[in-house]
Amino acid sequence: MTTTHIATCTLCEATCGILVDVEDGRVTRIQGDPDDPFSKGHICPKAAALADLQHDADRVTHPLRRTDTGWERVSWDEALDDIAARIHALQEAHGRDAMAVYQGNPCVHNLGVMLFNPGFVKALRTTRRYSATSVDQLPHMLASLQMFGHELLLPVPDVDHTDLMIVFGANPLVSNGSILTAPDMKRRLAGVAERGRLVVFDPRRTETAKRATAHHFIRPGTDVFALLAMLHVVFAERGAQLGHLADGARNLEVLRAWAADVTPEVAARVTGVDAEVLRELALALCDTPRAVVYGRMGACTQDFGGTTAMLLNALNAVTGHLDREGGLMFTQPALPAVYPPAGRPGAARRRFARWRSRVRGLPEFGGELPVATLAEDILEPGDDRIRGLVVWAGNPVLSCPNGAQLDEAMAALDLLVSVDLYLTETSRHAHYVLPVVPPLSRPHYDAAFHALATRNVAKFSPPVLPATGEERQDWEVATALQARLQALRGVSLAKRATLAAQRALGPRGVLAAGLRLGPHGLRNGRGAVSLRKLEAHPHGLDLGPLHTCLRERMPSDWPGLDLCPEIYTADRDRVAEVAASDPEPLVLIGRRQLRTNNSWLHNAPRLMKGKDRCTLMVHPDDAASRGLAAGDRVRVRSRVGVVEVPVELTDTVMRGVVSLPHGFGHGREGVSWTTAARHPGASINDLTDEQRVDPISGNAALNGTPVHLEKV
Ligand SMILES: Nc1nc2c(c(=O)[nH]1)N[C@H]1C(S)=C(S)[C@@H](COP(=O)(O)OP(=O)(O)OC[C@H]3O[C@@H](n4cnc5c(=O)[nH]c(N)nc54)[C@H](O)[C@@H]3O)O[C@H]1N2
Ligand SMILES: Nc1nc2c(c(=O)[nH]1)N[C@H]1C(S)=C(S)[C@@H](COP(=O)(O)OP(=O)(O)OC[C@H]3O[C@@H](n4cnc5c(=O)[nH]c(N)nc54)[C@H](O)[C@@H]3O)O[C@H]1N2
Ligand code: SF4
Ligand SMILES: [Mo]
Repeated sequence: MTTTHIATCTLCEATCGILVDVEDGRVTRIQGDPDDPFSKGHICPKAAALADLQHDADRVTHPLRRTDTGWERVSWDEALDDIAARIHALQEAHGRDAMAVYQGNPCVHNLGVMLFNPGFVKALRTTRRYSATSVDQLPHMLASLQMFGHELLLPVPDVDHTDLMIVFGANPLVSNGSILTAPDMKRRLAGVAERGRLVVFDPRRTETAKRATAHHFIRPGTDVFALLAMLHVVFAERGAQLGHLADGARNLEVLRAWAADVTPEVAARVTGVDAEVLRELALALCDTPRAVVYGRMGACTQDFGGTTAMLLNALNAVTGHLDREGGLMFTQPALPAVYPPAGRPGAARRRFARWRSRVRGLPEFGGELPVATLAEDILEPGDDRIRGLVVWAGNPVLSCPNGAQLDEAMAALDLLVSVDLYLTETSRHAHYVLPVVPPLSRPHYDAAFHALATRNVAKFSPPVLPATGEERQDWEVATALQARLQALRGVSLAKRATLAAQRALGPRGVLAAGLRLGPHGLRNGRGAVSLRKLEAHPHGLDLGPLHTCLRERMPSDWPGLDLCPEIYTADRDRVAEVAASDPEPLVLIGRRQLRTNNSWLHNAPRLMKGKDRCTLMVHPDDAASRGLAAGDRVRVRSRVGVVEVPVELTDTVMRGVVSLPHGFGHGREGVSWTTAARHPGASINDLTDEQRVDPISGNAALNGTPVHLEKV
């Protein structure tokens, strides 16, 4: 007999509703849920891979311990007791910072991790905390902290109501949107183009660019010039239109002075974008009531990531499109990511650069250090080196810059614990691998992405199927380790009782409490959103479009918008230097593909069908001058490494730019994924350079790596 379960896909930020058919404990079909008020039946090809994950024989299903002769199966109690004891011993012998933690991307797609890992991480008592944030959206968060006063007040483009959308370095048609939760980007972007204009700046003519009203090639790492030039035109020809955000706004003059240096002609020389294009778009932004400038991965994982993210907000603000319909807006999620007080004076100082990384001195942000420094902080000799690491839902060897160095660092640890579903390029080095349940075996409420959605929505999905092995929920693992650490350290009974109470509540209980306290909670009377109500509406609830709310979300002593925070002004000199120098002859950028998900969906057979996708895209002119033809194997060399890949000739990449997808490189010994290992590809992060970071934020500059090509 077939039963159909109403659920949510947790593989990307789009949060699509799905209907999962189950027969005899096996998933037989996954379809889009037409009754989900947000996704309305939309899914992408990845949703079906949830079934592959569920029934994958390559998954780890019981705790594993490394021995001299290989992996040994151990009980949960044995594993957890020994891990806690070894963490405790390491910290007693070498100090708290001997332990470190890396939390990978799937953490933010996992309700239990969102609610319970903060407690576990705090219990590790280390300042050496790393996550995927610093190979991703850190610059956006830093800009929010510096400009609005809270790193989680991330504005989202109001894609359904905008008439002009300008995109810098994002490919939502493939990524399905990032810091832009909006299922079915194809339909929504078509709507923008129909109502008005969709303009894309990208070094590659991407799937999104092909459907845009205009695409402009831009040299990697030069977006600051385009943004400053547009600000230059705005200030010169229209003036700032801050509207309701004018009151208390600071540093407008600093921004104006900086933009005065960068004319569209200067920007044209550096970016490769026509000056007239920048001038016309700047004026169109001023003259279109509902317009937005949106930037993502390509804009923030580059040399100028920090300043680019700041300028994106500033340009929206100055043209009257911040916190306004059709512009860059703020959500009011039912489970608030930002509790008051947001935006209190001085917040920017209290959550940035309070400590620095061990070797290179890069700044802490929001309690974390840039992951580009992780390997050196392990490897560089010294009493204060990192000796133990917990990797939670992450695969830094493939995901973070200089994978070979990370591989070496992982092998040099006294203790590596990996909480994961597989033996990966990273967890193969672990002393313990703790297996967790696959996505369809978890309850889900999107604590992260409802807060980044283009409509206010809320949805709870119970687990579809129980796990069949010994895998546990992530939150159970986190709290079990935390309790053991508490016991070893003799912490107060009150603290232990708090943890015990939270464990008794579990994610459902904590979620229920969070919803009651949220902006759509109890105080809304009969209209309140509660867990009970969500359970009665399993397809999800639509809580309406975004509306102007920044001022009402702020405390009365909010100092107002900072339009050009001080930490960014150091870049004024760097911008001038780049303007005066020659560009690198050949640089490497990444690319996402519809059937991939960072480092970990290459084991789903239905996603891996077809030809080799790990190809290096090269412009025909660049290939000709190097004697390369389509299909040739080429050696790509950077400062840190070399990989061999096949060449794909295409004029969809800009001259002087080559592109390789990320997340491949499964040819390393000892991984458990057999399908992935049959299509190993090469890892772009064996080429990206851990020394290339944005100096303001410490975020990795994954794009724009200088490379050389040699025919094999
Ligand atoms: N060159 C280059 N590098 C990049 C990028 C790029 O564009 N270019 N993108 C970057 C970005 S944006 C990101 S977010 C990072 C992502 O990089 P990571 O943070 O390493 O995340 P994933 O590659 O998604 O790795 C996920 C791991 O978590 C496991 N996993 C999946 N679900 C769960 C779960 O629920 N619980 C647990 N415990 N484990 C789970 C998977 O098996 C897999 O091993 O990569 C970055 N790296
Ligand atoms: N299918 C699929 N979907 C995914 C993921 C996946 O791996 N696969 N990963 C998920 C994750 S973790 C994230 S963070 C999101 C990311 O979502 P997006 O930000 O939409 O993803 P990307 O495809 O990396 O888009 C970055 C674009 O920037 C361009 N670019 C590179 N350098 C520069 C530059 O210097 N300037 C400009 N203007 N452009 C540049 C690249 O060519 C690319 O088109 O996607 C999510 N969705
Ligand atoms: S777009 Fe994202 S959430 Fe929707 S089905 Fe695809 S992977 Fe899942
Ligand atoms: Mo990401």
